Amino acid sequence: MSITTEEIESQPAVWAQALLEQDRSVFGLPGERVLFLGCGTSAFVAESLASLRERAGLGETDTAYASEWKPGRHYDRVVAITRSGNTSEVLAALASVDPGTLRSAITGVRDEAVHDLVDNSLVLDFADEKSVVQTRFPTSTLVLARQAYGYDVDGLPDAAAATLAAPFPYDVSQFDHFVYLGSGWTYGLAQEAALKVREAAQAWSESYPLLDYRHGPIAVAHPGSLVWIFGEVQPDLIADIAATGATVHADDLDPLVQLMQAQRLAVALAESRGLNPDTPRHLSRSVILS
Ligand code: F1P
Repeated sequence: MSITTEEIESQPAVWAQALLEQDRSVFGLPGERVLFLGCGTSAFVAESLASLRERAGLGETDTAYASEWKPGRHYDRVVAITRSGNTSEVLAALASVDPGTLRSAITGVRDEAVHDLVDNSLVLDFADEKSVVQTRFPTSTLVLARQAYGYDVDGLPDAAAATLAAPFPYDVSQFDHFVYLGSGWTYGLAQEAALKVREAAQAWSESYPLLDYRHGPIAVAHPGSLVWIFGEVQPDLIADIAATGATVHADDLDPLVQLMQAQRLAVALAESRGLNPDTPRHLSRSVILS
């Protein structure tokens, strides 16, 4: 079994452990203006967190790729999400935050450069990973954030375990194109799902905001496409996608369990193509620029 699979399958236990964390301040105190930053997977987690927090009415919340962000707007708190704690663009962004702004980190490690640049941090070291491809660290961050923002996630570890106990519902080798659609906080999940497929399986994958899919991207849908929808979807959109010959997948699982299914798909697809998901092409645990 690959390390990536072991880490995917550890999620029910790791999520349960995440929910025991007591200090939630890194997710922003009520009323604060907050910015979440990250790169790659962590940028998509940042997007989802920002959407969840604003929708919970806890305060204005922005999100940015660390590599694109420039100081200019006022924030009470800037939060960096970085599993490795040493991604160059994240460190550079934190170093340019206006003095007087609280700086926080959500990370998987204790002794890394990010700790020198922040006022407080949440260390989810039990969710850290050996695999380059991130799976349980981002989902654990999201489980905990949802609880911190007042959403009911108590049943999630059991829901994940029940889904893992069932075989994956598709023979993924029948498809050559994977599309993930989401809305609100699940758009970040859709982007992360599509990234997993590219990273682990070197396959053609895309992600879009749910209703934007009809605005152009649907042109490449075909019988080899699997279009996977996070969260709720209107029947007319399903019908429009199905008319292309694509397979449309929608279900009632929690969106984080759906992301776990995308992780399983990425591994199954990699293995069906003779690839090892533990050794993704051209990738390393973090990007450290000289
Ligand atoms: C972010 C990241 C990963 C990606 C790759 C390079 O790392 O972009 O999402 O899979 O390994 O680094 P981090 O800042 O969260 O450690």
